[in-house]
Amino acid sequence: MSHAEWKPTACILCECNCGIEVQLGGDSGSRLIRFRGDKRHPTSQGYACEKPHRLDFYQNNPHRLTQPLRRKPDGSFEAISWDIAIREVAERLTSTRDTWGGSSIFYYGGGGQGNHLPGAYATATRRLLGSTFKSSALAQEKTGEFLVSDRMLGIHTRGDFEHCEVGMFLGKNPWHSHAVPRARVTLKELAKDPARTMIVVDPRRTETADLADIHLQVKPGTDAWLLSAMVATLFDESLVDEAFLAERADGVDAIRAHFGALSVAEYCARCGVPEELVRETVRVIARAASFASFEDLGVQMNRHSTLVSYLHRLLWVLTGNLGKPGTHFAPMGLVEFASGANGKHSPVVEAPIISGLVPCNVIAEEILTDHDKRYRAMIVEASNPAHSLADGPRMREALAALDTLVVIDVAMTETAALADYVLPASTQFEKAEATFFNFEFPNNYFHLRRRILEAGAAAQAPSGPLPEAEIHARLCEALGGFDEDTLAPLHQAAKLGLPAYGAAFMQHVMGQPRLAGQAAVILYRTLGPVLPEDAKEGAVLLGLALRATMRDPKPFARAGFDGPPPVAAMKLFQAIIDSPTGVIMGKGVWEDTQVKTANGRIQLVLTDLLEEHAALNHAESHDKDYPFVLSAGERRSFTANTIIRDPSWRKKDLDGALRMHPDDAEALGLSHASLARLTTRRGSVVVRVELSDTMQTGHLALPNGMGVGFPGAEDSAQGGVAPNELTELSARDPFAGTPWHKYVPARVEAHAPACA
Ligand SMILES: Nc1nc2c(c(=O)[nH]1)N[C@H]1C(S)=C(S)[C@@H](COP(=O)(O)OP(=O)(O)OC[C@H]3O[C@@H](n4cnc5c(=O)[nH]c(N)nc54)[C@H](O)[C@@H]3O)O[C@H]1N2
Ligand SMILES: Nc1nc2c(c(=O)[nH]1)N[C@H]1C(S)=C(S)[C@@H](COP(=O)(O)OP(=O)(O)OC[C@H]3O[C@@H](n4cnc5c(=O)[nH]c(N)nc54)[C@H](O)[C@@H]3O)O[C@H]1N2
Ligand code: SF4
Ligand SMILES: [Mo]
Repeated sequence: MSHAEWKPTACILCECNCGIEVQLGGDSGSRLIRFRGDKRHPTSQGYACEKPHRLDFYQNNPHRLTQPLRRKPDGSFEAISWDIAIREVAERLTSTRDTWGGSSIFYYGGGGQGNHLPGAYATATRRLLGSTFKSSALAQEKTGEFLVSDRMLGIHTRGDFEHCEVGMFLGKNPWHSHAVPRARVTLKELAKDPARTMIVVDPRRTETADLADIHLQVKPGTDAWLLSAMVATLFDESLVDEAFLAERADGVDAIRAHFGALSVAEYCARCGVPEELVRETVRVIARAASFASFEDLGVQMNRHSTLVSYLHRLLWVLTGNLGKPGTHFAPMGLVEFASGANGKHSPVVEAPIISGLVPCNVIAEEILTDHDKRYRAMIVEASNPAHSLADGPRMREALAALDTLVVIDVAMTETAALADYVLPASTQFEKAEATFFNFEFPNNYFHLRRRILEAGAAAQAPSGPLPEAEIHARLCEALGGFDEDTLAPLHQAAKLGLPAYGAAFMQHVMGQPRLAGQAAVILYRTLGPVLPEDAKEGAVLLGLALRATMRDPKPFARAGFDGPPPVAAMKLFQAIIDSPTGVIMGKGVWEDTQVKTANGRIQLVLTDLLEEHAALNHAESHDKDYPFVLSAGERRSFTANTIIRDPSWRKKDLDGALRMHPDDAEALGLSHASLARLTTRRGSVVVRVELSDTMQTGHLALPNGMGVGFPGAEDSAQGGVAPNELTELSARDPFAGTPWHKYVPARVEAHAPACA
């Protein structure tokens, strides 16, 4: 049988979701054997890095879940049918809700790097259960930035790296982590153009730093000092854009007074970057026609992270780099997930909820307590919090303490292993899927990937994996959310075409709050069947398109999806369904980037953050027992969170080595590839050492996504180390609760294996 046909889909290993084409092969035709970038994809345009070539390790994985599982009293799992699984899960969650209230049912996840439809469908289940609290990995990284953006600008922004004269990466290594479309091409273009300047702020001489014109090699965890010195230099050398600020911003004088008084030399000394280099960099930024900057985990998972997000924004706002080509824009999209604090707090710890998300580091505390508002049940979907959240041991204890844990995943993860019920999901190649992480400008895209693969033999059995859309539809039915009679008029209308369906949906569903809450699964049940079979999980997009065009029709209209919102939404939806390689869903213009604070002006003064700034402790405070700073979770060539579990997918760095400077290794009597014991306040592991002069002395780095339970990976020096065996819940930002994974005090010793 020939499988030579190239099938369009997307890579699922990072948030770029590059369009790729895949050839299927192998005995059953279910292996992903050949790959190439898809030139038709509107954003990636044929680009792909080295990782998608190994995607078969995701699809055909020995940890694959093939049927629903229920925990037995003896702790082991037994396979059950879907009917029993759905009925029992619905019963247990209903009983939790009726006894303790829906807010005791916590939802975590909803999508990884490329699969965001589960989160959309889960809304229906959550609404029926009254489950109000939720979180996801975004609350480990972006919520501090969202908080600051919301308060200063009222909008979330991204940088225009394709057109900027000066581009800066702050705690970000896009050579490996991407997040900028066609990252390596964009980086090389920026680097080789003599008229443009690339700046990297990173303690390590990363692959990106190697390309940069300016590398500000900060001491780990000292970005707050560096950025303060940069902001102060702007005032000291009269480099602020006074005209821009007078027209657009409030609070310039207060900021001038605060930073004008600060000693640039002192702050530079504290972060370890020569003052003259800092000043020269600031001049380059201030004199450029345009400056775009991107902050990521190096600062967002570090000390003072929310303060750093604020100082970072001051740097580019004070130089007028907002809302014009090459600077920062407000992306449009189908879904809005970046917002600020909503005044609500988590029920036990009373941590502020930002962007609707409970801070990840308080989840365990909100379970392991006798507080009557504690979470009693949890649904985890497309996420692996037992591995990815701080303090793995404590997180596992919390998950095990729940009355009910339901996990929806494709693989037997560390989290699934603790569940009461495990519901097996179809992989991202066995159903239609999409990402909501689309931030391109001016042309933004949407890509509904079609199913390219029949589920394998086991999966085709009645008890085999199901798409999340189907799982949530069944759960809602079992929860008594709707019945066939409710759906009948919609089934009728669906046969008559999209306009008739849209009208019936508005009339029968959106007018009734209980049904409106379940819109996602009702769309799947009634519109799904008339969509192409390999795209039916895309049904929810009609609802999302409607909401998006109602919010702001202009960018959609510019891309040809015009008319009143229902009409525009139907045009857009049809185009998405019709194109297996992605469509331009909207066209932005720079005028769309409007500040949306209460008075429409940029708010430079955030008093609480200025107070934190004033209280920065200038003394270096190393605990002598833990003289190193460990970055626990660095992106490397073959890491992809825990999406691929088999360590042999990695072509390099099989063990996930601990990187350290040769001088540190020598002082400790360690050599390249020797084993070392790495100890933090939380845990102690054995790791293999890699000597690298890209590191600073005193700084250590471990990769992310390693140490997943895989047959043969019990020896930690083989499958790598799970970084969160080493991190603590209390190491978190005071404003956003984001973890300090990049700043873990640590100690290293030579490892002497016990003799037999
Ligand atoms: N290959 C690969 N790509 C990925 C992923 C993956 O697993 N593998 N994951 C994806 C995901 S989920 C995300 S969120 C992104 C994250 O993308 P990045 O944020 O780029 O990823 P990291 O490598 O974790 O951290 C970036 C840099 O922070 C630096 N750093 C450490 N400490 C400090 C410090 O004190 N100050 C500064 N300024 N920098 C510091 C590190 O040296 C590192 O180079 O990557 C995405 N892309
Ligand atoms: N110490 C430390 N911890 C970190 C980080 C760090 O740098 N250091 N990085 C953090 C960051 S930025 C992130 S984004 C998180 C990531 O951590 P998580 O959000 O927990 O998610 P992933 O590791 O990406 O795992 C995705 C899960 O989805 C499953 N999956 C894949 N496809 C499907 C599907 O189609 N359906 C379903 N239902 N499941 C599917 C996979 O099997 C896997 O279990 O980790 C965070 N944790
Ligand atoms: S950049 Fe990301 S999405 Fe694109 S091919 Fe590489 S890992 Fe996949
Ligand atoms: Mo992430």
